[in-house]
Amino acid sequence: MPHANQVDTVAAALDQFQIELPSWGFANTGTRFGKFQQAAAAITTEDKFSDAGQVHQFTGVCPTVALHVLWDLPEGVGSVPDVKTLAARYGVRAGSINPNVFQDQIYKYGSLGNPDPAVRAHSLDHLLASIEIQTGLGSRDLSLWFADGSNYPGTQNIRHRRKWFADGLAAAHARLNAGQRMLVEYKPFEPAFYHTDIADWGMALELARSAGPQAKVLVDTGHHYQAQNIEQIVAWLLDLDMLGGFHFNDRRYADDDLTMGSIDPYQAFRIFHEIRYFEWETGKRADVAYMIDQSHNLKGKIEAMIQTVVTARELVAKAALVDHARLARLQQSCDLVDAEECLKDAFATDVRPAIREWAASKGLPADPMDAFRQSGYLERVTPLRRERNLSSVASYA
Ligand code: RM4
Ligand code: MN
Ligand code: MN
Repeated sequence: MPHANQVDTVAAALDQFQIELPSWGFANTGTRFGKFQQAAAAITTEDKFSDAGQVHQFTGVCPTVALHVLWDLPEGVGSVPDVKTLAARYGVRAGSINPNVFQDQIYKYGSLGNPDPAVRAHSLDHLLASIEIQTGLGSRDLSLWFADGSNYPGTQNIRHRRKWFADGLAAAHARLNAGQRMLVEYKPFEPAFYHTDIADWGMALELARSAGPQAKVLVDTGHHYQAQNIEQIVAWLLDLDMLGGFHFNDRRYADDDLTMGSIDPYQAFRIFHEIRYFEWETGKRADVAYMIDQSHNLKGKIEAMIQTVVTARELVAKAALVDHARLARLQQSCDLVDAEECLKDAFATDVRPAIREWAASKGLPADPMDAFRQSGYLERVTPLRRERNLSSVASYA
């Protein structure tokens, strides 16, 4: 039995916690070597909303779905009414809007960083159309990831491209309404293998700052070099009031998009800890959007997503158990072993009983995975999707 204090702390942390589901995480995805089809994978935007609704129903912390404009809103702004209908039908709202300026042939040499002014203008138009979608759906965040870069030394002017990015982002920022934000995501490599225009958090920070006050940095946990200290980046961005949100996933090698916490749960815990510690110290709420960005190529999509959300709830609960006052004292007096153990104690705590109590108090199932399996949803949708999945050779998602 967890003690009463622990149950209250965990409940308060989970009451505040929400994590956004990626629409593309329910569709068939793959690697550059190919895509293995799953009969139950989502094909249409409606399937994706329906699947996301399941994850929210059983976990209680996923009220929104991130949408990729090209994949989920085929008519652009014209698809907004359809998406609203789906949101109402399946009980999950549209979340962040992700423009797509990387898939079409026109983006072969880049989007906002393309040497051709006509392509840069075309890219900006797509961003502006995405802002219209954002407004139409009442979404707070425009989430920007660019594939721009180059594959060989000497083939592109890095400084010119930086400037074009700064101009394009500022032009898009000028069209944001009050209350809307623009999140700038960075990634060191892939698909570009020599230079990527927004390669790290410093570049994203600089571009966000020059774009305007509603632009913040988005940290995708898979978008770093192996040894990088991600929680330090998080602590800095919090301190600078420039942390906009996260794309959570786990990795062993590169941008693997594996299930959160599957390889290194302590890493994700340390990130949540920095956020909680900041909140405790400043008395401010960290205004960050928690989002999942994963690609379950082999696991069942909905089950993998439930597994992720259950893990996220546990890691948030563990981070909430850190004794901040004690930690601050130990840091100040440089009691290194005790300070480190203070963190590790919280990480080692089994928070599952406290989470079950919280879930019961919300009318949520004690075991979301089991509840989902008992529901018969997969058995119901699989035959309806099998044929369509076999015949669809879709884009990435
Ligand atoms: C990128 C990046 C973006 C995501 C695309 C599909 O690697 O993580 O956030 O939208 O993949
Ligand atoms: Mn991402
Ligand atoms: Mn990625």
